Amino acid sequence: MPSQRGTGDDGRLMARARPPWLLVSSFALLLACTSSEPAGSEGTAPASPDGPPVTGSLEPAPQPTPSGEGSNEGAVPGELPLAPPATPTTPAAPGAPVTLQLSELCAAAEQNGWGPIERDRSNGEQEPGDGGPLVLGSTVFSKGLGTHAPSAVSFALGGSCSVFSARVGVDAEMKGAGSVSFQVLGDGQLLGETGELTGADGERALELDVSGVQQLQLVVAAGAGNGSDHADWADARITCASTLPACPVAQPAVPRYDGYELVWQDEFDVEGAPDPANWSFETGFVRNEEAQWYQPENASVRSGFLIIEGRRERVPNPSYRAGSNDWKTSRQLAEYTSASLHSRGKQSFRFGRLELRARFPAYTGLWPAWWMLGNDGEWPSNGEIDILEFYNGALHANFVVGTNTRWEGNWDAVATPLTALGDADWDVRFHLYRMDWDEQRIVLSVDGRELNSLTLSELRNPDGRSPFSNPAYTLLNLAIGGQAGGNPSNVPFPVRYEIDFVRVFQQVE
Ligand SMILES: [Ca+2]
Ligand SMILES: [Ca+2]
Ligand SMILES: [Ca+2]
Repeated sequence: MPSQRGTGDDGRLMARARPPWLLVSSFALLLACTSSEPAGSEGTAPASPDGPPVTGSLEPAPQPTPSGEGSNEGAVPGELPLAPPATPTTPAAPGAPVTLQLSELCAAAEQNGWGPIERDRSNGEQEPGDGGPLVLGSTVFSKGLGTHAPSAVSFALGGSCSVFSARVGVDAEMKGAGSVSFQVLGDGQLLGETGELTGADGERALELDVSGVQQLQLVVAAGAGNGSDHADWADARITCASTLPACPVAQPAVPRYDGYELVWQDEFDVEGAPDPANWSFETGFVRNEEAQWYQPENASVRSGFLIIEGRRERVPNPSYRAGSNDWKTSRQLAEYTSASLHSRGKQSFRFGRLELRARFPAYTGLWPAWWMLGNDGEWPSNGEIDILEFYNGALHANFVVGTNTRWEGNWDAVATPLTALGDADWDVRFHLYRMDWDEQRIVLSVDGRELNSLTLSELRNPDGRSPFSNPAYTLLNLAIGGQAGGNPSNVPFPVRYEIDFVRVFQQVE
């Protein structure tokens, strides 16, 4: 890997491979009974609840704006072209109806096929709060219920509401797997249902009359099996004559580590652009001859996550010069866009325990990373630490210091193939990346498994000093292609690198 490094700049790295998934139109007709049992540990659950015959209204959801080919029109800086923010629950003006998000209301009863029903997150694993953003097709939703078939959740409406609406489907985190059907019942009578939807079917829009309904029940049936049945009731809302009892959405607690205190964190819990107190953006072509054009528009905070979206879209290169030999100016267009955030000049750290919870799809052509660079000096004598870096089917955990040749690094690099991690669905799940760093040593790990470690005295700059004794800032980016990322032409863009939090703990003096 060192030999592949770019020349100049703050050299950068890495990429990986997996066959492209079958892409199917979000609006294919309903498919019947193609239930599968992937997603490893999820067992077969009881068959779906029976329901009365089909009634009620059901219509296809509006076609999402494709973010591939073509222009970037409509993109707002700091906002992904996602679903508009959900209408928040608002206090009722006297006599005026209110629109309420069901994820903010207290359920009268609930059951779920795998762990608890999640609020404003996908089902994820068996623990509460361990899902990702709610995503149907390529649309990210801030609000809704993340369930796993077979599931049922009911709300006491007291006959005061008029309309229920939601956009429903199997969450995109299942990569096309899963098969479910959604049913809405009012006082035990079927008001509407979708029929069976697979993970390849995208979303359906439901809008139903619930006038006079006392008890609203949202049911997801599993079909033949319930593997991968992560079913979202996205932007699920009701319009009522007055507000209903609200329940706060519980957030997973920050862990305590003996002898450490939390000194900085970004939980990404404020919707919109990433917090400018912590993050700046790189723009344009930056390093490693990568294919993407970096722009702030591709990063946004939604529902507790920083989402960096990689897109196939053309952007003109304003620095283009015909006949140029420099890769940054020889390309008339960028074929892809993405985002790169860094905390330089805003947040930097010297020693401690740094943690990141994140997920990315492990496609050939993608090169997501979480890394550190020393505040002072130029690359690589300022010291580079790659905590999370993925390409070419492997996690790469690296330390880089300077040599006597400018822009040439001395590398301590370890690649860990994903196949060595013992989970066929590894990239479906979130993982916890950690750097433990003190005066003597650095240990890089994922989910408690060591990926690489360094004794500082064993890798130094030519002046005999370790750059890893100095403060460093952090970077988060999703690169595409380039010197190590691999050919991205088969990646099913748009793709998302999702980051739940970054935390820094330091030892108590
Ligand atoms: Ca969960
Ligand atoms: Ca199923
Ligand atoms: Ca978060």
